[in-house]
Amino acid sequence: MGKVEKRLLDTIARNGAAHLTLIDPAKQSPKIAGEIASDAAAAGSDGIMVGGSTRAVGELLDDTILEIKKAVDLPAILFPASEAGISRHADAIFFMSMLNSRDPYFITGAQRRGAPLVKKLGLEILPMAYLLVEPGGAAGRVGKADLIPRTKPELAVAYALAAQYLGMRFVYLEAGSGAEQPVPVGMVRAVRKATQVTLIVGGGIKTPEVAVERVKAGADIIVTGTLVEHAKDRVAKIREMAKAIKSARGA
Ligand code: 1GP
Repeated sequence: MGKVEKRLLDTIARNGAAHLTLIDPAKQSPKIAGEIASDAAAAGSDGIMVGGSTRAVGELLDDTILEIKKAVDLPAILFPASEAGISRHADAIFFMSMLNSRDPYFITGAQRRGAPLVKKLGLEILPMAYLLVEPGGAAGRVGKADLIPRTKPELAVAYALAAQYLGMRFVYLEAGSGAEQPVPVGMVRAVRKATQVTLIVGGGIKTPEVAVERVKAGADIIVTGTLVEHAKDRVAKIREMAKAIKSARGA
């Protein structure tokens, strides 16, 4: 197991759960991305995910990660939308497969194209199943997802079990960035009960209460991105989220 994975698992063991801040390089300048990362670190976030959109590539991606690394010593983990979302400057990569895509490109195609470069760069691998749940947002549309209906936790369980049996150590239940409705609590609970994977939940998590319910149901990692987009006091906003996540299991 690599350093980033160990650090994440140690945090989860210590605090019950972890919080990751998603920064999409396409949404602001690298300099501002560095400031967001700095605020996230000050507020108790446990790592920065970098990516999430098809425009998060090339120089913009590299420069964004460099600014993040300059600002914080939190792990910078790639969250690529395609094989173009790889950067030598990251600490690790969610090597992910959208298991419920209808297009093989998102299941093994991009992975096959990206793998040789990932090997060459020596990036730490975090093998992850990326499961799109209704409403799914842009990620669901771009990835041509056969969305998991909100009323079908057993389908999420089946995919998550398949992921575990395929050797993936992380499963990400994703409702889509800015989703009106986050992943249902019952679905999180069902996947938790059936699998031993490190369970990530994200998409539309806007309040500490919503995050806490999902941690109590078994989420190990909560991802937020949009949360800080229009926040007046970014540190305060992330701090109340990170604090709630880390005290949820003890509560
Ligand atoms: C998107 O789940 C993440 O991949 C974050 O979603 O922007 O809604 O926090 P939000």
